[in-house]
Amino acid sequence: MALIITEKRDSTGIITLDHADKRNALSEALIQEIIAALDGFRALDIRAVILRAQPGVKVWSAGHDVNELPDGGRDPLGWNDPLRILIRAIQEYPTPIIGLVEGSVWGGACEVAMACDILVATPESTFAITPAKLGVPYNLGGLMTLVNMIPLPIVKEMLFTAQPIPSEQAFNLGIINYMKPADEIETFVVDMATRIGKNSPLSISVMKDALRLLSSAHAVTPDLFERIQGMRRIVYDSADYREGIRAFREKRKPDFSGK
Ligand code: YXS
Repeated sequence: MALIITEKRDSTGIITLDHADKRNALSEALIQEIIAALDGFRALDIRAVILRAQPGVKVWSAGHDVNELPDGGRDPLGWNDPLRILIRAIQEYPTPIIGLVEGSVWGGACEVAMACDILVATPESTFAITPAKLGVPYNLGGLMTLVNMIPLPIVKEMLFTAQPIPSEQAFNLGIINYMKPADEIETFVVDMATRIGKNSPLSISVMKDALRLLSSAHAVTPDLFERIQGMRRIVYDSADYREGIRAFREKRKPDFSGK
């Protein structure tokens, strides 16, 4: 069963998340389909990509598929985790990817949206970054994506409260480029993608990659990296992490002990 819909509209490729039964949870299968679609677009002279969910959805994506998170004892967001592979695929993709957001965006799906080059959302959209709800220690690369998009005090508020922020606040903070009503957003985004398609793809591709390299250029010494990884291991080996995953699966609120 296809979990996404792909479409070529002139020089624009459109990927529509289409697994509403699971609120477009970012399972390995859904992520593999997105990456395959991106690879397929490379051969079709696509000049811009739009990543969206079905028009009118209440949930753009519920984030990482919690059922695919480890029970403990292993980094839940390691380099080869499908979510991490998807984020890098978006960031390293040679043409601009525009996130068209309707509905609520949760957890790792916020990072997927914010990894897109341009974000356009409806006024009803919300963004919630929720690792603290599950006891997950977000990974360094993921925190870098967020810090590059969101002012630090807001990143801390979103991570520590795990509460959604409204589209208007995201727009005022510059996290989203435009807020457009549901009946205008598709035309607006397709027009922008078409305009991008008329510019030099080589120039755009090299500037996109240069901006990625510049924005991720931070001196992290091996010692600092290993210290952070050691701290993250304490978290994902903790009883709290196991409680967070178990509570989600049992559809109840977690009771974190701090251990
Ligand atoms: O019970 P069935 O089989 O119908 O499935 C239900 C949910 O279990 C499923 N579902 C998910 N399955 C796996 N992973 C998910 N993230 C996920 N979210 C939902 O979809 C079916 C319908 O869900 P339901 O009944 O709750 O829908 P709803 O419309 O009442 O509520 C929609 C949501 C999104 C508000 C609700 O499903 C929800 O709160 N989902 C979890 C959002 C979340 O906390 N995501 C973070 C995932 S962890 C992650 O992204 C990173 C690892 S991190 O934590 O670091 O950010």
